[in-house]
Amino acid sequence: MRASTLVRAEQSPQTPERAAFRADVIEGLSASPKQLAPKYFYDEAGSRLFDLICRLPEYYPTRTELGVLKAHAGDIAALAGPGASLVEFGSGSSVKVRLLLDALERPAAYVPIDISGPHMRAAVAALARDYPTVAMTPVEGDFTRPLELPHLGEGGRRIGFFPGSTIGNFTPAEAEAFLTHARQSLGAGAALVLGFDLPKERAVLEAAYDDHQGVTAAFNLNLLTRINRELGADFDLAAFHHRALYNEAESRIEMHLESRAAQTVRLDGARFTFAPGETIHTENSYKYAVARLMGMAQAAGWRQAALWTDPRGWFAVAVLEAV
Ligand code: AVJ
Repeated sequence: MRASTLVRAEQSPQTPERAAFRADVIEGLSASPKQLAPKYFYDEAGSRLFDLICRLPEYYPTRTELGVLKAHAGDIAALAGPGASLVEFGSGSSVKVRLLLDALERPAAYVPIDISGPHMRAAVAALARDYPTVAMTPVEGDFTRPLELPHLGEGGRRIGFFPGSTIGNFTPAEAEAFLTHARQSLGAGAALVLGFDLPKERAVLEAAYDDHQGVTAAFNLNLLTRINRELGADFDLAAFHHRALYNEAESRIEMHLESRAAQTVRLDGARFTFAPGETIHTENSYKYAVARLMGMAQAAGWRQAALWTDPRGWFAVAVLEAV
């Protein structure tokens, strides 16, 4: 048996998700500049690394947003009213939603949507023990594509929850399309609690995405580990370097994996060559000023019901209502 056959035999079975991952990786590595979609960061190791990022001293978004949510959970509950259903886009470890579930009056249902199925199901199992009266209907799926929500019953209001500045992973056009789809799928009378990171000093931003302990570097490089394991590629991890830079003209942090040397990477029959210093662009994290984000929300059929920031003005939480 040849070595390549052995590697192939060790790969897990073909699924539609795996086939889509393979096609996206081949397309992204064939493009110029090379790119990969950030949704693929979140395999089990990536989800764990992301939870570590959220606790880093440099990574201010998570704790800043939690502070805003804590300060205004009562206001959100008043806007939501009794018996509301919560639909969270990209629920991850479902930490932040606890603040809302604690504050809401008799919440009826929680629908977490996440691409990382096992990680989400473990989080929901713990949540179900703590909130036995809330119906939990997890949806394993990619919310960057239009997606059908489970039936939520009548009565309470539907509240979308999209925290963490995950909206910053979209391009502005994609973000507006997402906001339109979210309004359509949540339906008439719905609201959306949206957390987004605000533009700020370069040094603060770049430190948040290039921490001292190297956790963000490990998170970025884990994408190559995943491609090696799931798709049988032969990326040499030591030959790539984590980069994070603030592109001020585009108002976004960019993460890249930079090739340290000229090299060729094999995936199936394909070969991808890298020049020294050439990068794979793995993530954008847009930092939207309030007026810009509200312009996009308005174009997507939402109006602002509330908006709060932390005292430093680093992070914002908006409550939008469907027009
Ligand atoms: C989960 C997309 C909000 O952009 O800040 C953290 C992901 N990437 N550190 C972000 C991330 C590197 C995070 N989001």
